Amino acid sequence: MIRAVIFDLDGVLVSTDDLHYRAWKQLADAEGIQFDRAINHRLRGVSRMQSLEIILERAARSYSPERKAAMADAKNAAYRDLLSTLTPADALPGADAMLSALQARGVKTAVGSSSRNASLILEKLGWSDRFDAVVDGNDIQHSKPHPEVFVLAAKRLGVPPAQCLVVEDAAAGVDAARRAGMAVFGIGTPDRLPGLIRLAPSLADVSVDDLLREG
Ligand code: B16
Ligand code: MG
Repeated sequence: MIRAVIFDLDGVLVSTDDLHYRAWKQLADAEGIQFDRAINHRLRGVSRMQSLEIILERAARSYSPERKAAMADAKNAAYRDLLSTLTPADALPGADAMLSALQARGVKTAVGSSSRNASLILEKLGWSDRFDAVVDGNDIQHSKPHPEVFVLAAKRLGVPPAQCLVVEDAAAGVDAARRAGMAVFGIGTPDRLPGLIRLAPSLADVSVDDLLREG
C-alpha cells in the first residue's frame, strides 16, 4: 500500500525548464558554446555543476575549477532573477488538485528535488507549507540518479521506501527512485522515459486512484 508520494519539483509540479534554458543560454552564448533545447533536455534532474559539465562538452577550450564555479554562480544569479517572475499560475496542470486529493486521503506528500532553489520556487508557488517534507539539493551529497534525495525524504516522512511512490519527469530521477526501492510514476512521454510503463503526459491526465494503484 502506498502511504506517501514524493514529487520531483522541476518538470512535475512546476515548469522551470524554460527559465533554466534561458539562464544557461545566456552563459553559453557569452562563451560562444553551442546550446539548444535538445541539450537542455539532458539537464533535467541533473545537478547544477553536472549540467555545466554537459554544456562544456561543446566548448572549444578548457576551464579551471574556479572559472567553472563562477560560471555556475552567474547562471544561478540569472536563473533566480527569472524565478522572481514565477507565480502560483506556473504550477503545472493537475498538480494543485493532485496534492489536495492525496492530502484529503491522508496520504503523505513530499518534494524530492535536485534543485538548491526549491525553497524559493515553493515560496513563489505559495506552497512553502504544503508538504509533509521537503528535501532538495542543499540537503544531499549525491545528486540523482543517486537515491539519497528520496531515501532522505522517506526518512523525514517516517514511511518505509516500499510504501513510497515517486513521481518523476527525468530518467536520472527514475533511476534514483528505483535504487531507493520505491515505485515510480512518470510524467512525460515514452520517448523521454523509456522503459517506464506507468506514465502520463501530466498530473491532470491521471486520477488519484491510478496514481496510487500498485503495479
Ligand atoms: P538548481 P528537479 C533539477 O530539479 C532540475 O531538473 C535540473 O534541471 C537542475 O539542473 C537541478 O534541479 C539543479 O537546480 O540549479 O536550481 O540547484 O527536477 O530535481 O526538481
Ligand atoms: Mg524534474
